[in-house]
Amino acid sequence: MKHAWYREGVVYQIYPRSFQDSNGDGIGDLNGIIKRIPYLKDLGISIVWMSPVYDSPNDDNGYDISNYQDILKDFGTLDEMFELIKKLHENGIKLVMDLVVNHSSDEHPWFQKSRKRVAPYEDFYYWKKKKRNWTSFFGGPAWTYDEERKEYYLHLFSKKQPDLNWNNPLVREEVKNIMRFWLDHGVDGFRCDVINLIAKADGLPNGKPTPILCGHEHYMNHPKIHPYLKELRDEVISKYDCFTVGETAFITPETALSYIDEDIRELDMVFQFEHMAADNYYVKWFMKKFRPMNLKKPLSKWQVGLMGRGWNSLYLENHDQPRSLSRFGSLENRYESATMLATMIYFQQGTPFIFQGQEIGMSNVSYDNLDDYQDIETKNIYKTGRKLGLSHQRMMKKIKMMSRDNARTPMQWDKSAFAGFTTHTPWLKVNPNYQEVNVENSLKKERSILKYYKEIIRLRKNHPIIVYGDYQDIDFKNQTLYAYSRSLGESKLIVLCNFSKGQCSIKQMEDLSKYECILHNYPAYDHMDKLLPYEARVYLKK
Ligand code: ISL
Ligand code: CA
Repeated sequence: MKHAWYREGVVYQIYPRSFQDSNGDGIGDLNGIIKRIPYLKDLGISIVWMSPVYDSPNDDNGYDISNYQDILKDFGTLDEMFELIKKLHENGIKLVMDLVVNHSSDEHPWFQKSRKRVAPYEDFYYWKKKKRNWTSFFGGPAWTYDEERKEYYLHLFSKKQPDLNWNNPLVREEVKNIMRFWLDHGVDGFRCDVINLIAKADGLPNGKPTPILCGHEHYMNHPKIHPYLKELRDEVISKYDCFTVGETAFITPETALSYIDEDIRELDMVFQFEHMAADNYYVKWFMKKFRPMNLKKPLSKWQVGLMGRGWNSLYLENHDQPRSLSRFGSLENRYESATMLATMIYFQQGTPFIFQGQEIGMSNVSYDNLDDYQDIETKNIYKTGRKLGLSHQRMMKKIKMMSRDNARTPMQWDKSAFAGFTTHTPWLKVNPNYQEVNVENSLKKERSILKYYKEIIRLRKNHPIIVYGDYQDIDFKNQTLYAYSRSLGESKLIVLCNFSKGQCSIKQMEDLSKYECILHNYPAYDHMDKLLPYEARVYLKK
């Protein structure tokens, strides 16, 4: 694969509301991020992706934007944003912003004018006299009646997130202007929110009746999307040294390649979600027991499926997903399982994405009380579940395991009150484990998850094989061991990960005497025939 900085770099995702408060109002902000740049630099990451900080009524924590060229007051000012870009760059860190353009906020002036039919905004959104049967990602109908316009409008997410009409060339011009505005101010790329949903079938027909996401066949990866993305690429992205990563749920490697193939490059990479179904039936509220094979199968499929043609993104967490340690690891083996998971994912081919707090082993908060959750998805799904007749207990069980707020609790910096995140009550309660699980502690300890992450990032910088090597499974059928190799020219790397609480034999493996162990998560590794609980090792051919 061609060399590129965004392939070699490591991305750190910041959820600004929960990263660092600088003025004691309990909400993270831009100055807080500036204050923590030394931490990011020390960690060794080279790119920050920041979840939205634009002006917003916060119905969906900033994913409902009312002004794309201004900053939400809670977070700071435009000048502070420019200062953040400058300071990051001075420290050799690039910045990727969230581009949320499938929908805007209903409080955006475009929508306000559209509902009044003010020219030229009449057709900025999808309006219909007759309601469609589509359902929203957050539960409930996706079409809502607007009293003012006396028509229904489409919202695939909350009713305060009306979908923009991409058929309208004026809408596309506005999107390009937004992109240029930020790129001209030095931003280095975009994470494109739900980008594979932006094109909708002509006439917006009713969907085939299904209990979940009714209507999806009319907008998921709809063929009309390709000219839209090409237009953005040709007129904007190609003119800058930047990259895009599309958030694309419900996608296969084949569909992904229709966006990211080296010869197409409508997007530079995508976030796929197949491995996020390792403990559920593709809809996270329908949970099933986690099995290592359920991670291994999709991850391996994506490695093989894109090889030589497209570039992967490597992630286990983001602001929408519960904590990986709670889902796929073990809280009793916190250090071993968190470092094993990091080894498993970040030695594959692709660009690593680390979600804030993952590097210190933050885990699910699982509040008992519904009132402690703030997330709109959590609140809506509770209502939907109860309407369908599920008990309070049953819904709380699902929410404790799957709520997005599990990822959104404040970053745990130290053991002082509110974990050093704020001096005041934070907007979302801190995870009670912060006395033990925090950055300060991780830096003091001789062995910590944080130090292990730093080591992975350092190794990646020194060994091109970790970035560009080809991927191959080893002993694929093994139910507890995830083993694979990477190869680049003459060099070869072997990654061994034990997903079980017990030991796991590696007798059948290659002759490892020709290899040097460059990373391992146990103090000693002289037991050459087996791996201990959640043990991980990385070998490089001498
Ligand atoms: O969060 C999810 C499941 O819990 C997903 O269905 C999620 O809604 C979907 O991946 C889209 O996510 C993105 O767009 C949403 C926003 O709420 C998410 O935070 C964002 O990542 C609407 O903008
Ligand atoms: Ca603040």
